[in-house]
Amino acid sequence: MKTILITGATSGIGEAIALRFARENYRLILCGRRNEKLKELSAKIETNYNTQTQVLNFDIRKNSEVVATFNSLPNDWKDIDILLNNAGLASGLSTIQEGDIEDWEKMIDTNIKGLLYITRIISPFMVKRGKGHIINIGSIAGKEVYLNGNVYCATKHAVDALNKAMRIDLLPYGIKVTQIAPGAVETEFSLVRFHGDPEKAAAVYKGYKPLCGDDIAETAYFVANLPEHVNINDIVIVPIAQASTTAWNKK
Ligand code: NDP
Ligand code: 8X3
Repeated sequence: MKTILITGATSGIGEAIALRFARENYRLILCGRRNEKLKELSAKIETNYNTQTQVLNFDIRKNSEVVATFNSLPNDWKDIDILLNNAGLASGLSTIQEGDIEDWEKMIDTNIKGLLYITRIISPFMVKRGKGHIINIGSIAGKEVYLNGNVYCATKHAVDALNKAMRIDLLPYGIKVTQIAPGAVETEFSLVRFHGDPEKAAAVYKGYKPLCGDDIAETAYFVANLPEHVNINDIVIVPIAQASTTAWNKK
C-alpha cells in the first residue's frame, strides 16, 4: 500500500486529492491547521474507503510545528511515496505601493517557506529509499504576472523555480518531481484572498465554468501513476474560458 502526504487537505484542491487517492486505497497523511476538518475528512475516508489515515495538525509557516508533528508519526508512516505540496494562499490583491506587509508575509511564509520546511523533512527519507514523488501545486501565476498579483505571483514563480531545482537535486536518487500549475479553480482560494468577502470571491467565478478540485485531483492521480520510467515535469491546466491570467472568454 502506498502512502501520500497532502498539505492543505482541509479544503479545495487538497481535499479533492485526498478523496481521489483514498478511492485507490492509498494510505493518507492529511495536513492542515483546521483540526476539526482534518478529523472529519479522516473519518469520512476511513468509513468509505478501504484504507487508513493519519492527521497532522500544524501551521506550515512554523518549522518547529512541521518537524514535531512529522516526528510524531509512527515509524512505518514516515516512508512517504508521494509528497503533495498543496498548502498555499493568496492574501489580498493590491498594487505594490499599497500592499499590506502582513499579507505579503503570510504568502511568502506559507507558499515558499512552508513548502520548503515540509520538503526538507520528507525528502531525506525518499533519498534513503531511492524512490518517491514530489508533486508541487504551483499556479498559472507562477508562469505570468498580472495587475495587483505581485507578491502572490512571485511566490508561485518561486514554486516554479523550486520545482525545477528539486528535480535536479533529487535526480541521482530516482525521485520524480512534478509541478501542476492550475488556472482558476473554484475553492476557498478567493474567499481567503479577499479576507472572507463572499461577494468578491463569487465574482471571480462568474460568467464561465471554472475548474474544480476534482479536475486537479484527477491530474495529480494521472501524474502519480505513470510507468516507473516516465515523469511529467510540469502541467499548466486551465478552464477552457481562460487562455492566460488576463485573457478570458466570459459570458
Ligand atoms: P483553499 O483555500 O481551498 O485551500 C488551501 C489549503 O491550504 C487549505 O487546506 C489550508 O488549510 C491550507 N493552508 C493555508 N495556509 C496554511 C498554513 N499556514 N498551514 C497549513 N496549511 C495551510 O485553496 P485551494 O485549494 O485553491 O489552494 C490549494 C493550492 O492551490 C494553493 O497552493 C493555491 O495557491 C493553489 N492554486 C489555487 C488556484 C485556484 O484558483 N484555486 C489556482 C492555482 C493554484 P487550513 O486553512 O486548514 O490550514
Ligand atoms: C490562482 C490563480 O490567476 O488567481 O493561483 O493567480 S490566479
